Amino acid sequence: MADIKLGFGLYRHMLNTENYRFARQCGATHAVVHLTDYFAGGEHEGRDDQPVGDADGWGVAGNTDGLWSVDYLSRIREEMADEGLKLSALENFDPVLWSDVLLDGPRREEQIEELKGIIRNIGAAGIGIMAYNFSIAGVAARIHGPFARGGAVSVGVDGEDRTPIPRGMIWNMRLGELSRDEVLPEISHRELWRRLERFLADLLPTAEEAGVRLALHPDDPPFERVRRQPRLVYQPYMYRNLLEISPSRSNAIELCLGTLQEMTEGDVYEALEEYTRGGRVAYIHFRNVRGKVPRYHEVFLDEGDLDTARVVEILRRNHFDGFIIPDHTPQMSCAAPWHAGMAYAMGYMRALLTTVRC
Ligand SMILES: [Mn+2]
Repeated sequence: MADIKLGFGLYRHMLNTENYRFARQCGATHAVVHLTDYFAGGEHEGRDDQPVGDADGWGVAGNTDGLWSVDYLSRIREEMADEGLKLSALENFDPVLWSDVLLDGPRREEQIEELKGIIRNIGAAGIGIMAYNFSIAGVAARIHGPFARGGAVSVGVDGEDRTPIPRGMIWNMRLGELSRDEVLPEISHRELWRRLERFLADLLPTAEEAGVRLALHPDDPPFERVRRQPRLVYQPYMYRNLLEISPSRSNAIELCLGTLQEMTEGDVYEALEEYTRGGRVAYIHFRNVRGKVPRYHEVFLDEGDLDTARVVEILRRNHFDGFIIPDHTPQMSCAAPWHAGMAYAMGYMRALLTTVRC
């Protein structure tokens, strides 16, 4: 029966049999993999929690050797399949792969050709979704703290970040040395949309041919600008602009409930109705949050502002048959803070899927 599936996301340094079994034990049947090592060379290297970073960003970009090849992707897919998981999506390009696509720089055409090759590899490896976040500032401006129940450490936002971005940084990661005196020029929202349109015009034909859906994550955190750079989807209705670019099935949404809940306008339930009814949602980040831009905290699934049972009801009513994954969760006080937080979220989601009908 076509129904909502439960998935699980793993970061690059977590790709091993033990974690595949952990995901399966939590009830996941589908898996999402992040191939970009957000933490490399930074304060969070080797840690499992969410990167926050400082004005210099998360970590060093560019460790991509062999990762996006058909061989490597097929191997991961097979290793996961052996543990009962279907590798269904990859999440986020390494910034070195598309820095000049985001910045409209001199290597843009060359990077577009490399991206086309990557999309073909993803399709050839039998993975149906490439999720991306078209952003210059990336996931910046977040803070860490004991924001969830019982003082569980999670991430949040406390006001706008207007620090200019030094040249050498893109998508909150470092491409190399950061410039001491040169910053990225401020551009308009219109210009950023134009860059996205060009990116999709170049890649959608390849994606369609390869059977891959390109799925756009909304801007996290959803400010109008972060570090002086424009955001694309920082209100729920702005996803319409994406869908209007092309009616292709390969032009899809990676819908992040937490990010939509953090937005200041509209209503996350109406947005869910609209976008799942059209069949344009590839998969869903399932998390909860308290507060909205410019101040909010990520919290446990059962203590935030979002009514998660109502969410499942809407998904069922609209026959959403993709998968939902826990996105981030608060860290729990124990020997395995990340795994405990994830197990809690997965159990909660599994119970929602079992009990909520429409
Ligand atoms: Mn998300």
